[in-house]
Amino acid sequence: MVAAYALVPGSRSNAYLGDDVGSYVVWGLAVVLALVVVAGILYALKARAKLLSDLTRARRENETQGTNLDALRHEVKSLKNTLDKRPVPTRVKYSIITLGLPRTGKTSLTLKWANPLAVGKDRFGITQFDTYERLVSRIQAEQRLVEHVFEIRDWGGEHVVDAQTELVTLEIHGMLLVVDLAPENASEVSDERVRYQLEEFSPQVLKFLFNPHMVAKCQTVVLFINKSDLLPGRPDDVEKRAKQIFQKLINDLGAYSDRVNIQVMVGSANSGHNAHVLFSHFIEKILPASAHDKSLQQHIGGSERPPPLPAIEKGNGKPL
Ligand SMILES: Nc1nc2c(ncn2[C@@H]2O[C@H](COP(=O)(O)OP(=O)(O)OP(=O)(O)O)[C@@H](O)[C@H]2O)c(=O)[nH]1
Ligand SMILES: [Mg+2]
Repeated sequence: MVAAYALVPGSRSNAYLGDDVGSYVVWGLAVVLALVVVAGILYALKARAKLLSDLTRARRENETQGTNLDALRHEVKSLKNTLDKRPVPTRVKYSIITLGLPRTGKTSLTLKWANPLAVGKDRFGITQFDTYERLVSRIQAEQRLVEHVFEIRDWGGEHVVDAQTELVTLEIHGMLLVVDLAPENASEVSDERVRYQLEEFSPQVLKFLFNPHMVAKCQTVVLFINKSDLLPGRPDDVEKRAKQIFQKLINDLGAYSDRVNIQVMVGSANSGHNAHVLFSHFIEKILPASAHDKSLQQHIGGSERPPPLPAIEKGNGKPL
């Protein structure tokens, strides 16, 4: 009974006033508790609604990503198929050997005309032996892709004998014989240097170079008289003078001109004069017409087109 009175405030006499206050407090607490519970329920409902909406969004995103992933997988598969169908390129190499006495400028010239992507470490040092490759053209016919590449074999002048040995052991398609007008760091033509080179490339040595194995494959030999920047005068006069200086060698080479195309060029790896012409020349003489692609035709139709160079004719001894 006491508990029942306590729950209904004002239902008792003053003697029980203390009990009434207590019951107000209890009612107050009950109301607060009820409000807290309602607020909790509302909060929980709101949180649940948010969770549900997040879940729906996540599901939707998941589905979209799944679709994207499928699309990516499909794309990867089709790219792989395309790659598998692409022909594996086969390479046809044309070897061009660079020959000459030490420090004549062989490497400097090679770097100019062949413009190789991979440049050796000691590009300005003494060369033992380096090879450079220059992609010349790409021909695609049906399922076959053929890359035509110049392989330049740059022998250091100290290894001229090894280089000569390659002429009897390898298939060489072109030869760049480099002579110069003066030793390293000289400022004018050196007769002694010229004489030394004329002796080194005597008719006996040329006979060895132009052996039957070599002439069977070699399409062209270029005698490049380098360091023309050391001669004063107009280009025409410089060229005439340089050819006169090496006239004996030009004459001796003429003995082989009925077997191999022989060309004389005067130029400078330093100034670049005539260096780039070498590329067009080797293309013209070595690369079969069937290996000329469009970009190559544009390329040699442009700035690197060589002026027409008369080849040496047998035995007339004229620069030619
Ligand atoms: N003045 C002048 N110097 C040149 C020219 N070409 C090369 N040289 C210099 O000649 C030196 C030798 O050049 P390289 O290109 O290393 O000669 P190399 O024939 O490859 O030498 P090795 O590999 O040692 O046989 C370098 O100091 C060049 O700067 C040129 O056209 N004119
Ligand atoms: Mg070198």
